[in-house]
Amino acid sequence: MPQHPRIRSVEEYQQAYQRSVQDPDAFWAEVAEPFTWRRKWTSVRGGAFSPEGRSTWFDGARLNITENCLDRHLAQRGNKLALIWEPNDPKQRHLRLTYRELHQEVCRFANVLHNLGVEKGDRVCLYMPMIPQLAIAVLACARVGAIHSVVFAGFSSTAIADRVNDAEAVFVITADGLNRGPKQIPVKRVVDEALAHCPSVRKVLVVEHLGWPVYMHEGRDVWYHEEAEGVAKTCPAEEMEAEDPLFILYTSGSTGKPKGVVHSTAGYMVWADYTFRNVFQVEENDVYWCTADVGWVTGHSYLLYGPLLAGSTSLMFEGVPTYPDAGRFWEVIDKHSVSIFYTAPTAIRSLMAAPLDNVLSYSLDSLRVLGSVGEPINEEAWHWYHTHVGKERCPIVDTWWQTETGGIMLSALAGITPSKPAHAGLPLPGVEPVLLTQEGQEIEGNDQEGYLAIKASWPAVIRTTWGDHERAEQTYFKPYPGYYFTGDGARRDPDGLYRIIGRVDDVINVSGHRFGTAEIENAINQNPHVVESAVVGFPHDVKGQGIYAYVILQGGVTAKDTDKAHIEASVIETVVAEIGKIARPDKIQIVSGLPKTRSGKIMRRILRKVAEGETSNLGDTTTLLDPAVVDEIIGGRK
Ligand code: 6R9
Repeated sequence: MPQHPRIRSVEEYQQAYQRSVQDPDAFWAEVAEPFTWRRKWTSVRGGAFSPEGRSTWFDGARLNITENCLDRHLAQRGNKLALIWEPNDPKQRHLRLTYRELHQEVCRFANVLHNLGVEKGDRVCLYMPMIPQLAIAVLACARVGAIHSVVFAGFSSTAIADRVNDAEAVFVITADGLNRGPKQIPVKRVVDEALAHCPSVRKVLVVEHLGWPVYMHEGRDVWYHEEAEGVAKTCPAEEMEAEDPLFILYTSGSTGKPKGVVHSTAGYMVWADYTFRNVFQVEENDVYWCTADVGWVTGHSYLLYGPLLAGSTSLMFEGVPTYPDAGRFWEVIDKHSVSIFYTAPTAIRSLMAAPLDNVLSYSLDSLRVLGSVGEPINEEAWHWYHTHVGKERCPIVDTWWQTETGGIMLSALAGITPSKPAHAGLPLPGVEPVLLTQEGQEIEGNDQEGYLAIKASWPAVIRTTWGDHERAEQTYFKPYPGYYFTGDGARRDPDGLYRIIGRVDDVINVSGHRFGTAEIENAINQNPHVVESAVVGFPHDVKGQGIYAYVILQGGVTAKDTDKAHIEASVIETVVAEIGKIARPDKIQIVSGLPKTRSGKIMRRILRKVAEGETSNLGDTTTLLDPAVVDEIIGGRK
C-alpha cells in the first residue's frame, strides 16, 4: 500500500517543493495514489488556469470522499476515535465516536436523506449548531452525492434565504435550537422565517438538540430521530466524478452579494489531506482540535475533511472561548489531552485580555503544535500564544489561505520550516505565490511588498461561483490574467517568508470573518431612517478590524441626541436582521454628507483615515466635490 507522503525535514520540503513546481503531474499523482479511487484519473492537471477557463484535477477519476474519510479506515482504525464532542456546558457529558460508529451514523443519515428524496447533485443547506449531527449530516450529503451548503448558524433569516435561493436548495437540515455560551437560540424559528421566502425547499429535517418544542410545518418538516428509526447503518456511497461539486460555501467579496464558492471532490480531498498532515505534522495518536465553526471554510477543511481523511481524532466544541470563563479552551485541552490546537487570533486576543491565571492554572502538557488562521496574528498575540499556551515548546503555524483556496497555501510546516511572528512563512508544495504591482508586473526578489497572487493552479483552487461563472472570472482571474488574485497585500521578507498585510479590496476582516463593505452598506440602507451609508474597517483590539459606519439620515443630521441614539440602535437592529450579529457595526457616525469625488465616487481612503484616527494626514483631497464635509466628519468622529 502506498503511503501518504510526509515531509520531515527542510531538505525534504525543498525537494518536494521543487518537484511540485517542475513536474506537478508526477508530484500530485504520487500524493493522490494512496486514496481509495473507484476509477483512476485520465489526467492529473487539466482545464485552464485563465479568466475564461476553469482548472480540473484528476479528471476522469471516480470516488466518494466519505469512503476516504471513513470506510478505508475501518480495517486499521475502526476502534480509534474519529470525533470527540465537547458540549457548551462543561457539566454536560462529552461524546466520543469511533471511526466505526461515525461510519454507521453517516450511513444511517445518508439513508434517511435517500428516503426523503435527496438525490445526487441536489443542494442541501445546513443551518446547525456545532454538534456531532452537523458533522454526520455534512458527510451524509457527500455520501449520497448531494452538494452541501453550510450556513453559519449566526446568520440571520434573510442571509439564509439569500443563500438557499442562490443555490436553489431543495432541502434544509437544522436543529430545534443551539447553545452559545450562556445563551440559547431557537434556530428552527430562524429557518422558518427564512423559508417563507424560499420556494425551492421541499423538506426540512430537524435534529433534536435542546429538546425544545418547535413548530413543524405540515408536509415539509420532519424530525431526524423519527425518520432514522429502524433505518440501516450501512449505505453504499454514490460514485462521484472528480470534478463533481462537493460543496458550496458562501463568502463575502467586495460587492454586496455573497458568492457561492464551489469546490470539487477529488482536488479538494487531496489538498485537504496533504496540507493537514504536513502543516500540522500529524502523528497517529494526536488529538487535534480546531476551534472553527463548520459554518466557515476552516471548519470544513480542518475540523472535518482534513482530519478524517488522515484518520485523526478531531475534537468538535459546541461552545465559546469565554464560557463559563476565560479558561475554557485550556480546560478542554487538559481534559481531552489535545496535542494539536488550531484557533484564530481574535480568540487569542480575547483570552489575553483576561487575567493570566485563567491559562496558568492548566498544565497544557499534552500540547505539541499550535496553529493560527483567519487574519494576521499580531506579534503581541503570537508571543502570548507561544509563551503561555505553547510554553515556548510548541511550534506555531500561522496558516494563510482563503475559502477560495480550499486549504492552507502559505504556512510553516510545524517544527520544520521557519516560523516567524506575524509571518505565514513559505508556500506549501504546489503553491507558486507572486507579488504584483498594481499594474500586474511581477516583483522580483525579497524584501518586497505587493499584491499577492498565485501563478499556477493547485488541486483545490475554486472552480466557479455557483450559478455565475463570470463572477469567478471577474473576481479572481481577470484582474491579472494568468494569475489567481487573492485580494490580499503581502510582504516577502529578506528570507522569502510571506507576511500578509491585509485586504487590498473593500473587504473587512472582523474576528477572522469576511464582510464586503457593500454588503453591510446594503443592509444599513434597508433602514427607513437611512438615505445613504459608507462602511470602512478600523483597528480593533480584539476583533482585528471593527466596523465603522457613516450614515446619512432622511431629513439630515438635525436629530436630537436622544433621537440619534434611537436611530443608531435601529440601524444596528437592521444589520442584525439582514446579516446577523457578527456584522453589527461597532461605531455609527451620523453625517450630513460623504466625501465624494466630482464623479460621485465615495473616497473611502478618507473615511478609513478618519475611522483610524489619522486625521492629520488625509492625503490629496483636491478632487473632492465638497471639502467642507471632511471637516464635519472629523469633528463628529466616534
Ligand atoms: C481560512 C480563511 C480569507 C482572508 C484572507 C486574508 C485573511 C486568513 C490569514 C489571513 C493573515 C493569516 N487571512 N488567514 N491573514 N494571516 N494566517 O480565513 O478563509 O474566511 O475566506 O478569509 O482572511 O485576508 O484573504 P476566509
